[in-house]
Amino acid sequence: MNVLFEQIGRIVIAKLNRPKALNALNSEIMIELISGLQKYDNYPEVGCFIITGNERAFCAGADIKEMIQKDFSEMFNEDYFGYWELFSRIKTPIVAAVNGYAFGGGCELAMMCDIIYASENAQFGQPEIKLGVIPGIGGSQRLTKLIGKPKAMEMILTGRTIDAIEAERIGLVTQILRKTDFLSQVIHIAQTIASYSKIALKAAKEATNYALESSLKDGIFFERRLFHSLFHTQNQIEGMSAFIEKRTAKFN
Ligand code: DAK
Repeated sequence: MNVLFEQIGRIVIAKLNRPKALNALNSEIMIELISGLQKYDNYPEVGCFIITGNERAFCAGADIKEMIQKDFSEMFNEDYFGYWELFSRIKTPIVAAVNGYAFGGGCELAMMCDIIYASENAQFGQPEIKLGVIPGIGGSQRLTKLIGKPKAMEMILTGRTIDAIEAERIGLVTQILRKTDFLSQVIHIAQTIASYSKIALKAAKEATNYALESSLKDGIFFERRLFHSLFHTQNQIEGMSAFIEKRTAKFN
């Protein structure tokens, strides 16, 4: 199996499992990852995903050995890696836990997640230019929106990789966590997220992502309508009642 899924209470960890290839993304790993996420996305009790790799590599990018065999017509006819668009339709929050290399498609995978935690030894980069190509899973778009054109353009045109400290400073990652017990720390945060109302989590993710694609006016309207819609849920009644009754809310 190229991806190992483990459910722990209300969270699911998806561990990329091609260690000999530094978790390079080929078609199989992409399909296994996305179909697993789709399955658990529908489980009402699952409130957060973690995607991780191993100590050496989160993911060293798209599989160069798979790609080198393809010509334009194959790439075009297969719509190679177009399948990644389905990743963006997962409604449950996804946290990337990045240890080691996150290069090319690996950096793009991390950016497709909703929160990125970096271990002290994480490294990020878009080195595709060194291979005669460009980022292909949204790198030029997401990186530019996240860190701005000056930094994104430099990373993409030079292929320079950056360490966790720089990644945190320029806003590519949410936070650096210590290397020791890295995954346990991420699990703890994911469990906190997953303890909340799943419908509210989905709405919060959708509204926040909408900010990247809309005008401020449209985004604020969309957020307000989603906010209104939550007043139809049991979890809204439970959350507000618990506050007034001075107890911890129990969401389903
Ligand atoms: N693909 C396939 N195999 C990879 C790989 C990759 N991206 N990265 C590493 N490996 C394999 C190596 O070939 C090696 O395999 P063996 O030789 O042992 O069989 C094994 O993993 C260990 O790698 P190294 O021996 O190189 O390990 P080092 O520690 O010395 O170096 C490294 C680690 C991460 C610095 C180095 O492996 C490296 O530079 N890797 C390539 C990083 C990279 O260039 N990533 C970007 C890939 S291109 C598109 C869709 C997607 C994309 C583009 C277009 N369309 C839809 C249009 C995306 C492109 C990319 O992501």
